[in-house]
Amino acid sequence: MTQPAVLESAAALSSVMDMARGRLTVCTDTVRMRVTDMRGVFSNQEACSTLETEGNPTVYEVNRTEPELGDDSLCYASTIVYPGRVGEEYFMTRGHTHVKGSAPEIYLTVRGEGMMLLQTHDGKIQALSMASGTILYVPGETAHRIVNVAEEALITFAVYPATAGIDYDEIQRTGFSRIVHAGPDGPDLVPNPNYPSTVEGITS
Ligand code: PAN
Ligand code: ZN
Repeated sequence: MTQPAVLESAAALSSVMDMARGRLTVCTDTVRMRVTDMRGVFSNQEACSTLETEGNPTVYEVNRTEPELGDDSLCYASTIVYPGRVGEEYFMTRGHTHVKGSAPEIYLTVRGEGMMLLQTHDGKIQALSMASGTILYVPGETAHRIVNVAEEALITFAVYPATAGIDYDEIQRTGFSRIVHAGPDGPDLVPNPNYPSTVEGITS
């Protein structure tokens, strides 16, 4: 009997995650985002420029694995958000919706502490805490971003449909209505000064 092509390559079916550093031994795509790659994402442009000249640190890395492509296939990714801040705003991912809007996603926090921001198209926002072992479900039609609020790396593992795709446009246009600041008593959810007031659903 002929096996599906993907079974010919054990490497495509089995990968190992380094639980301390977050990398995957098998991945089909890696992304490394430094401060310069995130211009316009953090609200404090001046602090962003200063960090660029002070070593341009890596904000986060992603290892993605797509074992097979197909309408019903799954793929997975690890994300490592390093500790750090741009001004008072914690290091975080760009945030996106899925090209296939209805596609959901599941995130397991492996290590560290963070917050996930979830925002609907009409601007309703929710912030969920992340700590080692937390499993979060990102519903379809919901923008998602993860924020590292601790002094160590935030490491997550996510599974989503191979057909989901990533759409950065909406979040690039509006941002999230709240940003996560380092406050005197820990992380604080504060209004994003750059968020357009024309988007429905914002409460300030
Ligand atoms: C993740 C994200 C990853 C990086 O794999 O792509 O955490 O975040 P940004 O893509 O927003 O920069 C995922 O949610 N995939 O769908
Ligand atoms: Zn996603």
